[in-house]
Amino acid sequence: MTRVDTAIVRRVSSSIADCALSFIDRAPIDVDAARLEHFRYVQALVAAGITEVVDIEGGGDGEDFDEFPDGVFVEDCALVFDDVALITRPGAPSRRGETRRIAEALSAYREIVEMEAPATLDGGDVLRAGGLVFVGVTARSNPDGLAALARICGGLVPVVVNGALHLKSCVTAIDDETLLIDRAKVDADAFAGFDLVDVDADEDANALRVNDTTFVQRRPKKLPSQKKTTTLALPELAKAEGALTCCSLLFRR
Ligand code: CIR
Repeated sequence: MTRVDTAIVRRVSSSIADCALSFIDRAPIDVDAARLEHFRYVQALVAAGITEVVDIEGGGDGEDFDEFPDGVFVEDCALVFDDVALITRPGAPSRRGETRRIAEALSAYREIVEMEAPATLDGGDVLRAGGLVFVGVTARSNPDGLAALARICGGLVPVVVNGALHLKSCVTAIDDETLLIDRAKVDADAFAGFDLVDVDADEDANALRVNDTTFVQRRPKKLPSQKKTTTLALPELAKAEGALTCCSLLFRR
């Protein structure tokens, strides 16, 4: 896995309670608690080797700080490759405006390519593992979005997702060989060649790899003991249907 040293993040909006929700019921979100969680998340990234953190809201006085309830979930807005950054067109119309500031921030590091209508794609649907790019076919990511991504990355493996927001809600890598997977929601045959570790129905398959650290919100019971993980829980952001991978764009500058 490529080592990463840079993170783009966006602090939690005051309007997060108005977030988009697809598969969970709305519950009250404590904005201060969510911001503290996010602060700890950023600290954890730094502990894992991130040396430059770009918070696109700066001191929290940005012009559209309150405008985007889901802004903290920056992963959905871009895919950063070695030479270009693809700015997505998020599947939820309420989220499309989030990409402008992300593109501005990424333009300091990469050539920018913008996805165009009618394509839609959320970064949460894109799993890069074992030299392959797997992309969820979900309510958020349509065939035009997959085609636009394929033009950039040269080829991809489409994976149908059932009953989850994104592909990475149901499958992520914990190391180069091993994937956590919720087989009830994705077809495991798409991931032949990997060691698959099943999560139980009440467990989370979203792990975040940052250099030598693999973060999980809660360690899956079936994960073999020799697989090392670091716990990093995001209970408030989970009420906005967010998970670990969603809250950063990680790359090597
Ligand atoms: C949404 O529905 O778009 C947000 N409430 C949650 C996005 C989570 N993003 C991700 O998993 N990549």
